Formats: sequence, structure tokens, C-alpha cells
Amino acid sequence: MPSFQPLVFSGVQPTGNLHLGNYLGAIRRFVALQDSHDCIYCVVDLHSITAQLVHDDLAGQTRAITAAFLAAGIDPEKHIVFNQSRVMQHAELAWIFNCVARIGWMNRMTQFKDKAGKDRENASLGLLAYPSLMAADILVYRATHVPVGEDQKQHLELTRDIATKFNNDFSDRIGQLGAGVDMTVGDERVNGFFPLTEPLIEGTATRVMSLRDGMKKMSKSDPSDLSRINLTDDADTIAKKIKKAKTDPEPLPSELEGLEARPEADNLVGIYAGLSDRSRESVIAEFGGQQFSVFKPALAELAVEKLAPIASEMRRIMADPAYVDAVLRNGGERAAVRAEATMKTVREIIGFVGD
Ligand code: AQP
Repeated sequence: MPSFQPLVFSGVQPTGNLHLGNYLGAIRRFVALQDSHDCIYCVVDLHSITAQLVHDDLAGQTRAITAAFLAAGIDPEKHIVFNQSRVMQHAELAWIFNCVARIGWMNRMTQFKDKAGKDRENASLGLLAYPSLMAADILVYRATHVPVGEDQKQHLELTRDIATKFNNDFSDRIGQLGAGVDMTVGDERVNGFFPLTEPLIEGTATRVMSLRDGMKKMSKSDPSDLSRINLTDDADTIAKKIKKAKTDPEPLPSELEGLEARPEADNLVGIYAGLSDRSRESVIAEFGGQQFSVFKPALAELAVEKLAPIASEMRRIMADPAYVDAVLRNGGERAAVRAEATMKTVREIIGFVGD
């Protein structure tokens, strides 16, 4: 029975320096999935104007994220790398999804609550509608899998809700046009135009926390640069940030349970596990009983070993902006062909008159 072709899609906003959380939670997974899947990776520049409209150097940031994708090992020829704004079908489908999604769904999104803060009335309409655009990014390719960090789980659930409502509300027209595809949802077989996309939230570092506060996620927009390790930080800066990372006076425990009430220690162990591709258990087995004065230098050495080659490759790629632009242009052209194929059917399903 035909089903959706497996396809991976994910995006990163050009809102600032990429950090270790973006790398371990997302980009490293993007690289790994290339061997087994057809992949589309996008610099989501339309998203970057939702929280802050004017950016000093949006073009430069877009090129830097692209360079990070390439430096980490994404192959733009076998797969697709592009920036969102050049494929206008994303915005077109997002509008349609604004009419599918309910305001109550958007109001429940924790990212909106966090980013809008207390002054919600003053947040942009785009910030509220962000998840519709994210659903459109994914579903305009009818992507089946999305590698993301833990923080995006709720948006992925909303993407499934939007796909389900569209499939149900237009089920007659989808049937008449023969545009539906069978899929398994739980124990049921259902038919629909859009897949119910699966999040891929995997690995030991799906939520890397701030180095200054183990209860807050590491984030590009944290005002303190000491809170994060940027992919472009040099060895001395990485070592300094890890040395200054908040911890407690106790040595590392010998059992994982001992990390439960120690968010900062837990975070550093998770980062070590993520960077070394080991389990937390094995890190604790090696460092249990040791002081941070021993663990932190080991972590700094590991972080430098893993990140320095990416930073130097990023610098090499960024020195040739014409090459980066050519990658984005070529990726955009290939993405647009696929996106337009989806939109042609979406327009027919809805009943818009076109050619
Ligand atoms: N701390 C994190 N740990 C693990 N994964 C993370 N991601 C982000 N922060 C962490 C994942 O990185 C991908 C790209 O994220 P994004 O830049 O598109 O959006 P974001 O989640 O809003 O990232 P930031 O760094 O927190 O940016 P700002 O400060 O601008 O909001 C996503 O897959 C995300 O899950």
C-alpha cells in the first residue's frame, strides 16, 4: 500500500550565534540523518523577524548558519540547503494554516508565552502565528520526520493537529481528487493529504541548559554570552566559559540518581555525554567521585576537540560568501519545485481558481 516517502525537514533561525545546544540538539542529528534519509535543511529567516523585526545583519547571519550547516558536514548537493524566504510557498501555506489553526491552540504555546513575556498585547502577530509557519515549512514538503531539540516538541504536536484538521475538513475533496495517502496512526489506518510528521528528539543532549542557570535552556538570545558556548568560540573562550560555568561544591556522584537535584552538574554531564557520543551512565562511571576541578578541564578539552574543526571550517566557508549564496540559490530552486507541487494540489483541494 502506498505511503508517504520518508523525508526529513528541519530549520534553524538566523537570530544569532549558533551554540552548543543547537549543535547537539539539532545540527549533529541533521548530519547523521543524511545517510539514511532524503533531507531538506532550511535557514528559517522568515521566523527570525517574529520576535525582533529589525536585525543589524540578517543576511550575514543567514550566511553564517548556512556555513555552520556545511562545516558540520551537511552535503548541499545530495540534500537541500536553502533559506526560507526565497521559497514563497512557505508563506502561502502558512496563511492557509492560519485559517486551519485555532487561536486557542496558539495561545497555549509555551514558546509564545516565554517570548511574549508579560506584555502579550504588544507581541507581533507573527510571534503568535509562528507555529503555523513552522507547520507550513514542514508540510509544504510533506516531510515525515523532523529532528529538533526538546523545546520544539509542542510545535511538532501542533503541526500534527494542523495536518489532522486539514485532512479531516477537506477529506471529501481530497478523496474526489485522489490526493490522499494512506498512513498508520496509532493502530488505525487513515487517509490524508498531509502526513502526521514524527519529531525526532534523540540523543543525550536534547535540552542543553545555560551554563549560568541549570533551569534555563541554552539560548542564542540570552543576554549573557557566558551562558552558552558558541560554535565560533575559540579554545580559550570555551575553556573560560566552562571554568566559569555554575556548579555546586559537591564532587560528581557515582550514580545517575545523584544528579537529580543538581541541574548544573547534570547539564555538564549531559554535554560531556553528547559531545563524546556516550551515555550519561558511562560518563558518571568515569568521573563519579571527582571534583569539578578535574571534570571541567576534561570537558573543555573535549569541547575544543569537537568544535574547533567546525569553527575553522565555518570561517573558511564564510570567507567566500558568493559560494554560500550559490548553495542557497541552488537549494532554493530545488526546494521550490517540490513546494510548488504540494501547493498546486492544496489550491485545488481548497478550491482556489488558478491555471
Ligand atoms: N538548548 C538547546 N538544547 C538542545 N537543542 C536546542 N535547540 C535550541 N536550543 C537548544 C534546537 O536547535 C534548533 C534550532 O533552534 P532555533 O534557532 O531555530 O530556535 P530556538 O529553539 O528558539 O533556539 P534558541 O537558540 O533558543 O534561539 P532564540 O534565543 O533566538 O530563541 C531547534 O531544533 C531547537 O530545538
